[in-house]
Amino acid sequence: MFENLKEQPADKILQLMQMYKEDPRDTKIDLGVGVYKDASGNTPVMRAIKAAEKQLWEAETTKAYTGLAGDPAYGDAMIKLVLGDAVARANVAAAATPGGTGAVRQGFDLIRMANPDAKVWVSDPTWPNHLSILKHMGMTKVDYRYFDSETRGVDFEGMMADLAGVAAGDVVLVHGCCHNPTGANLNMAQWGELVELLNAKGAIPMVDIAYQGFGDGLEEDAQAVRLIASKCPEVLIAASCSKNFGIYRERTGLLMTVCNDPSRQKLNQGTLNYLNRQNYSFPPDHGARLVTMVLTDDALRADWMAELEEVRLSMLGLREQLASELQRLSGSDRFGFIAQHRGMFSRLGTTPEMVEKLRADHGIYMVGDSRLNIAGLNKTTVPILAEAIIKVGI
Ligand code: PLP
Ligand code: TYF
Repeated sequence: MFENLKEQPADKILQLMQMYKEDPRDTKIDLGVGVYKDASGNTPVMRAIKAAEKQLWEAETTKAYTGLAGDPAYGDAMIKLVLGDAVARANVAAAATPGGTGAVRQGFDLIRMANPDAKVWVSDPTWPNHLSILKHMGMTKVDYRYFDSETRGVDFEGMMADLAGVAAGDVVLVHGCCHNPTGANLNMAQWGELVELLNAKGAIPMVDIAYQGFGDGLEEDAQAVRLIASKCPEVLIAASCSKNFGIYRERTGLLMTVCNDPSRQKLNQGTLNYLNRQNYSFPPDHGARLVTMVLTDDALRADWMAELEEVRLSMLGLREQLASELQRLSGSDRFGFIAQHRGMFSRLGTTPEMVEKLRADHGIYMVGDSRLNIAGLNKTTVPILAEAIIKVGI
């Protein structure tokens, strides 16, 4: 049997991580994988998470199974965090998943169950795992234009023109905020237009939100998903706690369905439970429990929000520093987009050859599509990167 297995394509982002590790240069700079790093290059455990872990260690009396959808308190807390008051709780079904990736995977599984013919429309480009999971599941994906390689903003006209081709029942996958890999995002007026188009066509939005709090703020970053949830009859939402709670390896995510007909909630919830059972039975609990504790305790929540805001502002500061450094060195505004982008990433919009040159000549590691992780920089390395960008001729 095993002889039938074939070599599968590697994850390019994880491959890059390995290359970086093996590079002996002590001047190397890692702008690859999407993990937050502070000024000294550490990915800290957030203060509130550490405090919650201590409390949990003292108070936890059992590690018996939770439920198929995870602890209901986690679902409630996360629904509130992501959706606020945009929809009634009775219209939402939710299940904890192993990370946001698990939520994406379970969401696709639900789509396939409900409508095996559904096409899933994805932004070009999107997070590579969206594509590989869809392919693995044998689902049909269609690209829609997203990135304007001239302005490095959203090609909104192209996007709407492509999405005019969606059929009723198709699913349109969008990034709720902080688009990965480009950093370019729709404004609220554009989200409004998109919602109208999807509703007119009878297409179903699926929102992947993995960076709430990394863009314009915790509430601001949820505006699009809340608009979609309040205006569209059926919505899927895959949320991740990996970044905004800094609990990457705990594997903490949530898949939600929102339906404007509350009589469907029970069936949706049952389906989410069923899908968890088929894939892994009970979802991981530790990270979810920490998130619940942080979100439901006033002091922990306030401290978490303060630290998340520090993280967000540090990335914004680095964006501004890099954009102005590049403006100074290039004598032009052509890198202004870096300060406009939001979240961890910006796509420079240069060639793989230039990206390779940055790596080979300067020890600067970014993903081949010219995505850089802003959080991999600090005040000292920003000028080094800016000089290298100009030197290689980007
Ligand atoms: N979706 C997007 C767009 C992401 O960038 C990520 C990665 O951080 C995820 C989902 C899910 O991440 P995780 O499975 O680590 O929660
Ligand atoms: O895009 C990123 O870098 C993050 C982290 O298979 C990540 O989303 C990278 C690769 C992967 C899972 C997560």
